[in-house]
Amino acid sequence: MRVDIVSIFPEYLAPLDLSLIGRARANGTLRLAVHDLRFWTHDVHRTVDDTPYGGGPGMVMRPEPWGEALDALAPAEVAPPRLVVPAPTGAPFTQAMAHELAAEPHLLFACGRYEGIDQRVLDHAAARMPVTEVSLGDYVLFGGEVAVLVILEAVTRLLPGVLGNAGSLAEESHAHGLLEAPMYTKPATWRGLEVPEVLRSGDHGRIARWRRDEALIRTATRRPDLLAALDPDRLDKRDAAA
Ligand code: 6GU
Repeated sequence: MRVDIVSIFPEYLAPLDLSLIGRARANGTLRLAVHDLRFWTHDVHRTVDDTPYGGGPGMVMRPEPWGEALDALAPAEVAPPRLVVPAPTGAPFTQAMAHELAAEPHLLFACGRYEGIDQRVLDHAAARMPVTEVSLGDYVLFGGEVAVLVILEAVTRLLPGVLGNAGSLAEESHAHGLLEAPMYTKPATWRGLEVPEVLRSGDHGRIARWRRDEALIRTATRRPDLLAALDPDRLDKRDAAA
């Protein structure tokens, strides 16, 4: 997968050199480039923002540098990328959206700062490429950079070959619309606390049933919204008892 990120703070994205994302870059699974928006400014102050039309506090990112950046990174002659714009006004980012983005050959992230990017940039881009505004949740960040780190981490781990054990994707929280059951490792007793007996029983049927029940209980208490959204066909008869 190819990924381009445009930001006025490219240093914010330095963690993308580390750990599993860094390895995916090193082995070619992820072809990632970070670009400084100010490269596409032409005045001595390398201005990227201005006051909002209609008044109000804060500043808005001017359209000209963004227009040039998108022209350069999504030229008309080649297949367009999907433009992803992190913003608190976007659609909620979910595991399902992570899967959708992981299937794209080319993602282009536009990191806004201040009160956001002039709307015409997104309207103009939308005529040439799919544009997705994404929000991490109902709170406000300074800008899109940290959101891109989150989104790319969720997406990269879904790319083939990035996770050592593909089974961990099938089992994890949100994979079945439920939160995952609690996990334990050795020792069997620690500070007087025991690992649940069922997990040491070797009875795979009982273990699967226990994990399913714990996942349902956790989801019901912590995320009733997820349980309510679950397709009833994905509940079995024995779930009702839990
Ligand atoms: Cl994706 N960006 C910004 N700037 N703020 C946010 C957000 C994104 N998600 C929640 N708040």
